[in-house]
Amino acid sequence: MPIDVLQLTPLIAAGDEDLHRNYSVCRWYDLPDRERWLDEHNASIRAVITAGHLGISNEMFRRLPSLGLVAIAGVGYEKVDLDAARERGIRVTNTPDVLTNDVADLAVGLMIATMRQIAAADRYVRDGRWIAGEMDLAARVSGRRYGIVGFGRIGQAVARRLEGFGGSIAYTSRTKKQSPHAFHSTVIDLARESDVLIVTVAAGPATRHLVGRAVLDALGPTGFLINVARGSIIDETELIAALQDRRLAAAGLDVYADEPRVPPALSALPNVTLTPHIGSATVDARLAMARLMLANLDAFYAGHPLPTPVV
Ligand code: 8YV
Repeated sequence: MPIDVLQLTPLIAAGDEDLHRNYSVCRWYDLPDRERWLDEHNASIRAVITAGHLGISNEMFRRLPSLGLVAIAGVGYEKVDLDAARERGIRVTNTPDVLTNDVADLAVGLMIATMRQIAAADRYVRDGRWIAGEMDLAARVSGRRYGIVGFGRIGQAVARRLEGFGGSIAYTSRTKKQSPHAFHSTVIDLARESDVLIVTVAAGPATRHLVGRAVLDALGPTGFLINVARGSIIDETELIAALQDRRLAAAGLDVYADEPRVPPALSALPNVTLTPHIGSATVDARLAMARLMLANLDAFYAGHPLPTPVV
């Protein structure tokens, strides 16, 4: 039977059953001999399924002459060469909106956990250290100056949550939005006026290392950095140095430069809270992402308009 769909990554949701009921799918990540398989089947693949942070390599693009759709189960699509897709008439879809609240919830949760040292407090109790005395005091979370880098769906959802914390909310984005919150035209200006910098901006060539030494120094030794977007947006080497030198108070990270590998120098630091790219990792979000991804696949094969096209 010809293979319709090449699945580059597991869909961590119930969507797998629907997918395999309606399509002949090859799980790329389970193949013992990928090169041999690709030589035998590459001509029949019309659709590829992948994750937001994985995308599809240009090499894989080239190896699939019949490819018509890259369906992303995720909102980010920086790992897909959109120009190459356009040149070949390959459609690209993603799954926006259905994960916005989950990622925004994690951003605020990571902020609270980082500023109030909740992961360290858990270890403090489990390790029996409370017997010997109280933990060091933490930073207040409410009533601070919150800066949001990137003011799209997720950034605005974070702002809605922060409105309940008192304090001030400001943001930076390519363009000023219709918002009651202060707009800064650069990240460094925003960092200078923030106690907490929360990164939600989309990844791509224009935002690579957007948060580097200058922004970290502008945020300063009493500043906190939270990243739920992509690891590429922060210069990880500069971040580690700033945390080691206490030029930055602490960081809460859900994403990293070379996932799932995290630099030992980062994970050894006491002033970081680390989570394994779980922004959209809720049952509800992943089910909704899988279903929306499937809706795009169904529309593509039926020749109908795609629900959430990128290209
Ligand atoms: C992951 C994400 O891609 O939506 C995104 O861009 O980064 C996450 O949702 C996850 O692996 C789902 O595909």
